[in-house]
Amino acid sequence: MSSGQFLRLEYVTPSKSQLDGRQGVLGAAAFAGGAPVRGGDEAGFPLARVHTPVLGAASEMLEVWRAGERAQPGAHGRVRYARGGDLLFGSLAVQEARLTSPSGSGPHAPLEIATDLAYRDMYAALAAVGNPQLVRVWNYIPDINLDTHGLERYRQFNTARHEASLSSGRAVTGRVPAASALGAASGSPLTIYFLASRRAPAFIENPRQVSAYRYPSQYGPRSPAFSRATVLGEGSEATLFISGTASIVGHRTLHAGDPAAQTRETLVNIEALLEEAARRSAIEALRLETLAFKVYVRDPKDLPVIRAELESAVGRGAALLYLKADICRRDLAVEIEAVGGGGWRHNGSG
Ligand code: 3EB
Repeated sequence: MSSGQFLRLEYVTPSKSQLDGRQGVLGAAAFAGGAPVRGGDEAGFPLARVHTPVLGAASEMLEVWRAGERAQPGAHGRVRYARGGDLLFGSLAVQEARLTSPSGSGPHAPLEIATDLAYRDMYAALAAVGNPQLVRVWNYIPDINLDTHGLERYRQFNTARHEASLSSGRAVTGRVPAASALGAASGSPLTIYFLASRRAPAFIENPRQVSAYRYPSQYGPRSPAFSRATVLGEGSEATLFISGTASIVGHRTLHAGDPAAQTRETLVNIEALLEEAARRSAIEALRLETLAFKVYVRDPKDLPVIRAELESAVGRGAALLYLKADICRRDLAVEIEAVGGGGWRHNGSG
């Protein structure tokens, strides 16, 4: 991104974002529990409405992505998107209740059908507009830990993501985007938003962990197709996207039942990714306290211990957004994603 283009992330309350205007907004995600979030269609940019409660003072928070260039909105299939320079932000939602199972081969469970439709639409949109490189995907899956049709819904999602990616000519190992996959309120739509680029990112794995796309089949019939992190751009302009990261070493969950220890192990994993990203891509070594973090907490009663561990490790510079969400393994109490580098400027310098 030598064109002077930038990408910036901020976590703001809806009122704060109105004050700041819509200048350069590429897209946003609104996080709120309970009733559906108001507005959005009039926003003039793609807005993902994610049905996860905010843990903290505000009942609703926005994750806002801005680009240094005027964003051009568009739509393709179910996808609403905006493009700015090399970058694209897109969002889509699929309501499972409206879907009927087709007969014959292909996906059967409603979530598999929804995931198949969503991923095919996403890839078709990227191909149509010429920003084909998927860099970062956020997936919010209602009732993620529920068993239906003989399989946990997160595993259904993985199966359909894998199959839709293959049939769209996309990788399912190696050159796969950074991602998060979390629960959302029962009955809410499958909600996905993503960042893509004309340029390929660097794909980063964590030396402490088995690549998710190589997980053994005990975690489901199809492995999750995501990289541990991606890096877009170079040097001080580069952005690091750290996938949802948990207390997993090798492929096993550690510290089940101990949310404080899970938080510490997760931070060790994130620090390993910071090192590995600096070693394997054109990004400088980043410090934990310069990142922006989104923290998913399964049980709000664990928030005080998780927050204490995190805030003692990351200091005052970091941005932190806490959400209540189920995590894709039942023995995980916490999962943390992060953004660093040019995409997130701490201490108000962005
Ligand atoms: C893990 O490390 C935790 O399925 O897209 C983290 C990030 C996790 C992304 C995904 C799942 C996903 O396996 C779960």
